[in-house]
Amino acid sequence: MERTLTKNTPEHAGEEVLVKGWVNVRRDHGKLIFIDVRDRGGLLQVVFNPQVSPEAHQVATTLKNEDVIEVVGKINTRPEKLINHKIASGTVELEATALTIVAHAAPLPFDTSKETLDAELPTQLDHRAITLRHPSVKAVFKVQATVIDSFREFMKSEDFFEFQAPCITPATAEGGAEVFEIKYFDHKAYLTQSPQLYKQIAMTAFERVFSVNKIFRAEPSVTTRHLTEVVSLDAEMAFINSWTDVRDMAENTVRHILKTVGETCATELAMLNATLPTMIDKTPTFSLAEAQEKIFAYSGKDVRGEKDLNPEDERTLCELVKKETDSDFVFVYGYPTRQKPFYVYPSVENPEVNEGMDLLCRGIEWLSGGRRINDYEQLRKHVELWNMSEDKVRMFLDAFKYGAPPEGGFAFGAERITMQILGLKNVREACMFPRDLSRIDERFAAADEQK
Ligand code: AMO
Repeated sequence: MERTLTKNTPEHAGEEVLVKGWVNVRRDHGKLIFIDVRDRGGLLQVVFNPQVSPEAHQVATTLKNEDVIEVVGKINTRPEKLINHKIASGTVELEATALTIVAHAAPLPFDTSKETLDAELPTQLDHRAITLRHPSVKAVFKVQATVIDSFREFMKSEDFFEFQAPCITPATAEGGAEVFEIKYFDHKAYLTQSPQLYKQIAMTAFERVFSVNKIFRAEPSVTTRHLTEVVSLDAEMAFINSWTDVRDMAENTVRHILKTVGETCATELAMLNATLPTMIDKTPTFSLAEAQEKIFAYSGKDVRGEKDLNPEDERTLCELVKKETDSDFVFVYGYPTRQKPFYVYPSVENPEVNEGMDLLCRGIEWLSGGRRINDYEQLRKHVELWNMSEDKVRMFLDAFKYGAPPEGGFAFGAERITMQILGLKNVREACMFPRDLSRIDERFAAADEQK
């Protein structure tokens, strides 16, 4: 008999089917044994009645959560009052006539059968192989896969070309100390902080490029928004008239992602009690100086003249913009030129500030980008001013030496955006296998204790 996925069982009411999956939970009611079987399509209730099949019932008395099983039985329609609206197979149940245990599961370290996982995040991550199976955890990654898919979809619809950037690089693009140095044979190299320089090179060949790439940041502190390994969604576009063209493209990209997640992940959003952020027609845009004035007027906290917004300022700005306009999003541009990477375009009117921008949402930065310097001599000057070695960025400089149009781009982390769409408290929840200061799969502290 061919296998039927649990989500398709309502189409087989009255028929005999074969279902394969894991025991999500077992419930005994008198002589009846109920289990929820879980497969890639969802969950299905199975009932073992000793009067229908004493053999199947006998095997069912030994079932434990996470055992892998194959069940044959008849699909019965449930009475109206017993319909479970939360699952795709909620209108039916399977009355088992045969049961085989395909693989036994060892006793679980904690109960995984409840609707929400009953374990602290570090414990959940210590046991990722098990917690990843939980419907609420799988839902997070379904949303993330949709974010990445819809990013690709939108980029292609706007004629962007997908390219693969290297992860091993001779120089750091973003500056700062947050870089992993690696031993590369007899040379020093780095894990890439960003495909920045490569997307700019590729832009000079293809005009519009995007990549879905791993980036690495040696973040020295443990925060709820930083990982050391991130999936970066990057875009770069040629022939812009102004940095606002980049802003508009970024805004439309995010708008498409939100729309697609809303349309295709309704079950997951409901399961996680998530409400999509509101993006109004024109996302409010402020220069850093204007944003600081607004924060001062709203909260009395005087951050005017600071070189950047700190996390508290970001939260205040988002809060006041939400109150004023109902937008959950706000763009901030015009940062001090020397505070940002060497490639960011200084404003012509006032070169002390640049045409770099950030998109904030619900108190956190989602995305960065802006216009880039496309003049070769100006870029060389910046390389020198930023104390970088021209030799290490020769290939990048060549792209501009041999003709490059006005251009810009943006990037955002798939984990950060997933976290924010779903209102998760910690970015680690939005990463299947997070890496940070204290963990590569195992917690360093726990591993050190065992030494
Ligand atoms: P930036 O360094 O701001 O810009 O990074 C862009 C976006 O990547 C995500 N991100 C992170 N997410 C989780 N943990 C981290 N440690 C982390 N670091 C970055 C955030 C952030 O907004 N080259 C520029 C982009 C550009 O100008 O095109 C850059 O890398 O979502």
